[in-house]
Amino acid sequence: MGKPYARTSHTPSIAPEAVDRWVHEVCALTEPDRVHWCTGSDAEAAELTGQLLAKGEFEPLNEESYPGSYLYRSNPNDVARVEHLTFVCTQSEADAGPNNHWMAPDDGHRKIDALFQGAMRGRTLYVVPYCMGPIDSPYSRCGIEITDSAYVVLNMRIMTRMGTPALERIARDGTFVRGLHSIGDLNPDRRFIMHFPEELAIKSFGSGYGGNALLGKKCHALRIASWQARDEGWLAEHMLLVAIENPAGETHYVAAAFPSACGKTNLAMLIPPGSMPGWKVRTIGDDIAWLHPGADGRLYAINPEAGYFGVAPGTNAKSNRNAYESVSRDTIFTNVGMTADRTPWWEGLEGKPVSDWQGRPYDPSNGPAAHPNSRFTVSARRNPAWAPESELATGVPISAIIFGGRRRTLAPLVYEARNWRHGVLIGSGVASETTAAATGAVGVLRRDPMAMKPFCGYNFGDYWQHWLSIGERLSQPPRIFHVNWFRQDEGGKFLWPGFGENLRVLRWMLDRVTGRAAARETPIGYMPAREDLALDGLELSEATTQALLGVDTPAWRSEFAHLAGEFEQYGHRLPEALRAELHDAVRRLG
Ligand code: OXD
Ligand code: MN
Repeated sequence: MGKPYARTSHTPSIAPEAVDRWVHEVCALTEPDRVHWCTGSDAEAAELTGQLLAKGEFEPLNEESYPGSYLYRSNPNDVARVEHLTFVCTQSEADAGPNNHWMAPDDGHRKIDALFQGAMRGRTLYVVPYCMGPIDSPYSRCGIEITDSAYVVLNMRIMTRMGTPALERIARDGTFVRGLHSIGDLNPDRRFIMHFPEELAIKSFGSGYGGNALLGKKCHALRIASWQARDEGWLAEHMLLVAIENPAGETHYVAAAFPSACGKTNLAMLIPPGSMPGWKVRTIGDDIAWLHPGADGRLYAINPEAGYFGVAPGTNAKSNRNAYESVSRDTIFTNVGMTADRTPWWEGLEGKPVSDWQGRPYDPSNGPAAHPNSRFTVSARRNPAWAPESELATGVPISAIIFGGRRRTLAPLVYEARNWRHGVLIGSGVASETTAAATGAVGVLRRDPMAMKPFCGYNFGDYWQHWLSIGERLSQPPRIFHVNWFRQDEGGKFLWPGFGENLRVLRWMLDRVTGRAAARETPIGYMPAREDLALDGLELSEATTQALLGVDTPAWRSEFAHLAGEFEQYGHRLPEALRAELHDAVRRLG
């Protein structure tokens, strides 16, 4: 029998009865020793940090160079999202679609509740109220994560608006997403991440890492939210959000979808190159955007998150100065190495590690010092380029949507969709080489429509139909583009310099939006000519530019044939309009 919850905790008076009752039920199932309702206060964070330090789970970092920052090492078997253990549990299997692993809700609950049984004995159960999005925005949505991990609480405090104001909003809204999480015994055989979109519920067991455990992020803000968004007429997307101001002081907002670890954080924090004086880039979000058609026929976006859970390796003062400066204090580092003076270290930084991500003395024969999916968790407010618009309850109007992937070949540097419908086809055809953000082989090309393959909480066929319907509601839709910063030559050398230089490509896009830039029509969409891109100072050879801006017709034919094959698995759920759009795209190739 579980301990009676009322004897061991102090339910805040503002907690609605539905929350209180759910906490009771979870206590009866998981049998924690203590219950702690999180307020989000500094004192609470200090107390939890102290506990993690005392247990040796947090390593203190150099208090002078990295004040308020800690190193956490996760279990070496628990270092990335586990897509093969992630389920969408809907009444009908077809609603989850071939793009998700499915389990019937009753089976899902039975299977995972058996794991939760008594799982919090000897532990504290934390009740973590959080709000995804500005606390006063009508577009924001709240949830409560129950977890037995203090590390998760501290991460949620950075990544979301966590604590009393969120609980107050839940009391006002009368609804919330229920997220139940336990690290269990971190045994990969007893690890599941389950979603019950029809119940607005998530249950995650056996992992303490990133998107598996910080339930506000992928589980709520993408998988559950995408389902809610379909019902309510909006979109929950795996997109960064950025404000770009030109030297004349005109600001445009751009959303961009790339698969995990393909540079969303870098693009969101881009530093304009020396060749573009007067341009300014400010970050609204680096991972998730919620998009709503506005009364004026434009598409408005908020970032539901309040912090970054960014990939550490490769981040340095040159590649991403804003991220590098952001993490110089009040940051949680997970699975990075450390130098002799207790500075966090990862590949791409100067200096020398003395210990690796598993806490062993550094030895290059063991592999990199930092795990390739090691991360920093830091408040968005620490970013020197943080955009105050991030707090706008109305969101910001989007001028352009960019899709992209990591592709050695085929996809050119940039091309523009002919219209929204063609843009939906381009998004549904996104493919990318896999990265370390999820367990499994790295560098394998896989189809990742809208960069949402791991995150769409329902059938992709229905999702594409929803995208098409949203477009019909927009009298001033954003223009849609596709980019590929990752083209390589035969020797594996990148053809495009990337990083800050990507602003040259964004400038062309925004000039297209305002009607200032020319484009040539190609079979795959509109593309800039070399002179439209202002490539001065880059020293790109004619052959390189041709490769970057060329259309390899036979290769595109086989790409579309492959896409047609992928589409077939969605059967009658594939929108006719998308099938027709693909047909037209093939026809244009001649
Ligand atoms: C992330 C991911 O952590 O996409 O954002 O894996
Ligand atoms: Mn992501």
